[in-house]
Amino acid sequence: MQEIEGVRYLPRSSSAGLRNGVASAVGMLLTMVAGRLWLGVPTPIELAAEWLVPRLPIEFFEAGLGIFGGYAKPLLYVVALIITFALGGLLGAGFEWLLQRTQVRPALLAAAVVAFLILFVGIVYLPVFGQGLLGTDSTSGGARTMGMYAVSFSVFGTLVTTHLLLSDAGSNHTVRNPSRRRFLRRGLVVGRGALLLAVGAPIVGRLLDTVSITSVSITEGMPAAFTPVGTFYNVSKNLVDPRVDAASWTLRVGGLVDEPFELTLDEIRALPSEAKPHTLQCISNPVGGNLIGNGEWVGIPLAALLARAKVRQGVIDIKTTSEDGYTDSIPLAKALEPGTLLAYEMNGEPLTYKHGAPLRLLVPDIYGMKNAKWITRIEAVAEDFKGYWQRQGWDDRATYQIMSQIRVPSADSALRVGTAVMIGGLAFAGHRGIEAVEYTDDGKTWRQAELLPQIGDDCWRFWQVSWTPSNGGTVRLSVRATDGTGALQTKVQAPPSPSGATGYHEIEVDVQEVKA
Ligand SMILES: Nc1nc2c(c(=O)[nH]1)N[C@H]1C(S)=C(S)[C@@H](COP(=O)(O)O)O[C@H]1N2
Ligand SMILES: [Mo]
Repeated sequence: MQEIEGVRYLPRSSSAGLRNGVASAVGMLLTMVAGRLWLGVPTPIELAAEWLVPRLPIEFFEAGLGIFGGYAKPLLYVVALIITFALGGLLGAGFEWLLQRTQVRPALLAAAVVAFLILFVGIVYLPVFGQGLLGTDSTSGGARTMGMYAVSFSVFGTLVTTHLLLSDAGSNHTVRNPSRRRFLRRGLVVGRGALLLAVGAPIVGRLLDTVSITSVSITEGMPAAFTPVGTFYNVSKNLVDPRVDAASWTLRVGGLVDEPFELTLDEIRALPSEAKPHTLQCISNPVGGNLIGNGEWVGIPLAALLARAKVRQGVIDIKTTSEDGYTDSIPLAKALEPGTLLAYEMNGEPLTYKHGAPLRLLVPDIYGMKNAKWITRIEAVAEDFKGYWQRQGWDDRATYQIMSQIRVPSADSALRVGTAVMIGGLAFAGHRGIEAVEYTDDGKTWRQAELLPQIGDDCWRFWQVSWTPSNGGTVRLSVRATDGTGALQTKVQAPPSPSGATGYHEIEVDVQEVKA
């Protein structure tokens, strides 16, 4: 037993220290998340992920997509939580361990731990992991990040110390009235719980609203011609997507041009605009997957901005830089195509931040990956610039594969031999359009389906056909499309990486025999 400033410190089990550490880590985590959501300071986990992900081999993604599907990102959040609490627990246990072996006052020891953490972040962590997200166009630089981490660690140190002093270990055992003491302790527990709720609820609320989760699910039912913004798929590399302040945001156009310039959002909105329906699909969409949607976009042609900037001879790519540190490029010829748009409106509303507000790129014929969101800079460059995912091995041209899907009937429909039912779905081949869709119910005979009217040059095409099952039991329906150039969709199955999934979509339905 040792004396700590007149308060007896009773050495206790190391699990108590562990629990103290984990509980205090909650406070630290909330502080970091609040700093992330309100001040734009990236969390340590994001920095590590940003550093690690582009270094992972593409095969890892293929396996990850196969095993976790759309759950890979939620899993990352869970792993981040586990790491945070494990580190908190370790620190808490270590803290108590040191207390038991030294004569140092808890507050002083906590201060030393905090100082150590700050030094570690400044000297090791940020220099190694900070390169990806810090020092980009993102609002938070190294100094702000250091400051925010220092505050978070101090919250941890303060909580570890107060938890300890309020516990048995720090109790003054001369207290005479044990029932009064129990009452006080209970009050403290309730008080701390209430404080946690009051502070934590708004932070967690905003976090849940902000986190970027992609769900890949196999969708049934015919989609609407235009996907509502709320159900339009969402993909980004980020754990937390940027919310750009449109009022202070500008777009810079430069690089190898004669007349670089900068525009505010109001200036962009004042330029001649175009409305255009355009379908986006993620390159990681599996066969039959739902990472595809069609929107009505309003924006300005990229070609108009490039004409104004006067692109010099020898330019190969137009490179985009985004608020989240994402960089990518499209060939100059693609950038000059009339359909290549910088959009600020989606389905009649201002672009939402999830979809890249204030300004995002739409490129005909090219997977979503290269349709950069949250753009801040456009540069003409004299190199074949490798974008964020290209550095990891994903296709640089990324031309849409021909795809088709069956969306109706659903797997659990009641079908009967001899009774006609509508089957239908969608097909997409980027700018090449869809010329024909065929289906088969025996894997051998392909029959023509009816195409619904075209929505736009760069849009998905819906198909349907009346089908009368002739055999009972489990029937396998399959679909394939032909694009506008006459090319037939390949039946060769390929995973999403590196060039987009291929292969025919199939569904199985149960058909009831009818007894005479
Ligand atoms: N700045 C930025 N742009 C980005 C991404 C990103 O992570 N950062 N992800 C890309 C990917 S992989 C896809 S599929 C599309 C998705 O756009 P959506 O979320 O509006 O559907 O955005 C692309 N643009
Ligand atoms: Mo994507």
